[in-house]
This record gives sequence, C-alpha cells and structure tokens, in this order.
Amino acid sequence: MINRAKEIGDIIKKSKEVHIVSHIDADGITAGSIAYQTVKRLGKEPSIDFVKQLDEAIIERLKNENHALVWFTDLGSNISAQYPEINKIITDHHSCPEGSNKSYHLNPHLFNIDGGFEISGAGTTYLVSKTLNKENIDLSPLAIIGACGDLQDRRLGKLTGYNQEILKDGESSGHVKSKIDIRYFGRETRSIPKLLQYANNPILPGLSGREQACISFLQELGIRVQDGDNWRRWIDLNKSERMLIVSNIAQLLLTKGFGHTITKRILGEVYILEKEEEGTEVHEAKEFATLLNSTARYGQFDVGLQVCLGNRDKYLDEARNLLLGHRANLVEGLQFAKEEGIQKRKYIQFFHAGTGIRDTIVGIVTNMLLNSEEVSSDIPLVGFADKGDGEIKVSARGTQQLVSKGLNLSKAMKKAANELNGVGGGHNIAAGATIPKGKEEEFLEILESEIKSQLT
Ligand SMILES: [Mn+2]
Repeated sequence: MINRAKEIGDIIKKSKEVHIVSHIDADGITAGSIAYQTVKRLGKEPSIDFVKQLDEAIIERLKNENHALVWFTDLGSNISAQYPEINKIITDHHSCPEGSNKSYHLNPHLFNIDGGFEISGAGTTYLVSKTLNKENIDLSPLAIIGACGDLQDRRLGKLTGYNQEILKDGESSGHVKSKIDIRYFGRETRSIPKLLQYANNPILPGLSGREQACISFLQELGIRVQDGDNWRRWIDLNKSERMLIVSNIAQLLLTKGFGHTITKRILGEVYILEKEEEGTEVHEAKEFATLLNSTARYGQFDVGLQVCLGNRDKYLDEARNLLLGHRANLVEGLQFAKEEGIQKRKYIQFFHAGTGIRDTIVGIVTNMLLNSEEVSSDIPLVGFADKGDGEIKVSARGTQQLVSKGLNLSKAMKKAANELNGVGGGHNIAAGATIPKGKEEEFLEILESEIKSQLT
C-alpha cells in the first residue's frame, strides 16, 4: 500500500493541475480536505467538488471539464477500470469489482485489508499525502476524524489496523491523544443527562430517550447536574464522578441481561484533537465528524472544507448552525420512519420514507433506527427515500454480528441494484444504492434472496 501511495504521489507531483472529487459524508470531506491541502502545499492551485455518488451526469461533466488530473477520494473504486479518457487517481476504501487493481488506485481491498474498519477514504488519502511531504503529518487528525465518521472504531471500541498507524502519527506530532473513556456521543458539548438520553449501542434501558429519568438517575448517584445555570458536561466531571456513572451504567446493563461483551462497549478509545479548544465540537473526533456530516449533506460543503482546513470563526459558526438543522432533521426523520412503520420480512426489514426524509441522511436514520430500542437488530434494515428525480435512494445497515455470520451488504445491494439498472455498493456492514422509482418491491425480492443465501 505504501508503494502504491508513492506511485500515486508521483503522478500528483507531475501534474500541472488537480481537480478533487470527494464524497459528501464526514470521511469524504476530511479526505477531500487532505487532498486539497496536499495539492496546495505542492504549490498548485487545486479545485474541489463534493458529490453524493459518481453517476453518469458527474462523469459526463468531468469528461467535458477536461482536467489534467482528477483525484477521486472516498469514492471512485467502482469506476477504476472505466473511463480511460479521464486521467485519474483514486484513494478509496469501498469494495471494488474485479479488475480494479490499477497503478493509480489505492484501496485496502486490493491488498487484502478490510476497508470496512482498518482504514477509511481519508486514511488512504493521507497515506498518499504523507509520501509527498513529511509535514503533512499534521493532516493525520483529519484521517482519524474520517475513520470515526465511517464508524471504523465501532467494532472493537477503538481504531485498529492502518488506522492505528495513522493514530501514531497524530500522537507523535502532538495533534491527537487517545484515551479510554465513555464512548457515548457528546462528551464535549452535551449535558450529562442528554448524553445518557441519546445513548445507543448499547441503549440504556429505562434511560435512553427519557430525559427526566436520566436526571433522576444522576441525582440519585449524588452527581450535581448543574453548575449554577449551566448544565455540566462529561468533560466537566472529575474522575471519581465519571467512574461512578460508568460503573452504575455497567451494573444497569448487566442486571438487564446485556452480558459482558455488550456492556464493555460503553468504554473504549476516544480521540482528542489537542490543538483545538476543549468543550467544542472540534475537540473530539466523533463530534467533529458529526459536525462535518451536517455540512456537505445539505449542499454546504465549503463550510465543512473550510473548518477542516483550519478556517474557523465564521465557518465554525455556520457549521454549528447547520448542525442544529441536521439534529432536527434526524429527530424528525426517526419519528417519520417510526410512524411509517418498519415492515418485517424473513431476512430483511424495511421502511419507505418517500419524500419524508432527505436521501442524503436516510443512511444515518437507518443506522440510528437499527440501534434503537424499538427495532430488532437480528436482520438488516433497509431504508428507501425518494430522490425526487425519478430515482430512489436505498440505504442498508447491518450489525457486526450479522457480518460475522456472512452478511455482505455491499455485494447484495450491488447485485440487486444492477439487476434493475441501478448502482449499488459500499461495505459489508453498510451499503447504499440508487434505483429507478417504482422498482422497490422487486429490489427487496432480489436483495432478500441474496441476503438469505449469505446468512444460511
Ligand atoms: Mn468512507
């Protein structure tokens, strides 16, 4: 992989002009930002675009724009063997078809490394970046954020594989610190009751979704929840308070029969960005990733890009505004999907949001639902959303347990989409597809039979 990274670095050095095309999620924004900074530091002026997916329209546009070089980050693996007229390099981690092993394509799957959790799109982009300039080690935090944005730390409660190597760069250069702490979202910015209220993976029986119950739980432990008018956050607690909460949560889970493996998930590595201000969304990798997810998914990719490039004041404020909107959309989306109802089949369950949920966040909603109390997680969950142009976005999410039983959503989604003249792919645990409107029923049939054969 390092040799391939060097080869790609040489192509960049030789090129007069570089146009970057990246994906609209947190991993895509960090990947694009790393590429952008890398090209800039070579004294070239990069241009950049963020897209939902590489569809025909985008490819046509790229052909017409006639760039000296197009750098695809966090996407592109599915077209690596196509469109020779586009002079390209690809740093991606999505699973790729036969024949993808090209000298300009860096992808862990080509080297028998699992792109689902060992390295992300931002990570592969960082590998190339580092071969070009040692100083680019300061971009390692972005690769950590990208990996966390793609939930690559979830399986083991910490980053592993190549991500661990990147983390070492971040630590040795003083940009990142990893520490063992509670893994629930919002350590830096949420009040402690809210952190518990929104806890999932695992959910907290009796507490998740119930703010007043969370406040009482904390008060019964003797934890002060407010300092004057201000709610205390996780980072405001002292060590013994944190330990008291963690041990009581663990006890709660164990008495409810969750078992040790699941209970242990509440603790794990969290990644602190040491150069950032404590108590802000950019001080911790997971919170940073969520902030980025609120930008490009709503067409505001410049905000995410500028925050990643270190331009803060105005852009951080804008990102925070977008985050409020994103949160509201997720809450609404969850509510909407629950009201529509999850329909269960034998090997998959699904909901159809129509135009009720944006196609750019239906994947997040699907993931949150699969991890919620109301939805069983013993079969994959599929979410449909209308893209509004005669096409339907499909998102599928599974669990680590299902993957260990043979589930490969990337393969199944790709197959089902291809049969209906759509496109699909992704990772074994999380995948997406775009299909023609009206084909949902057929799609489910094919998808289910494929998943059935994977799981039995
Ligand atoms: Mn990615």
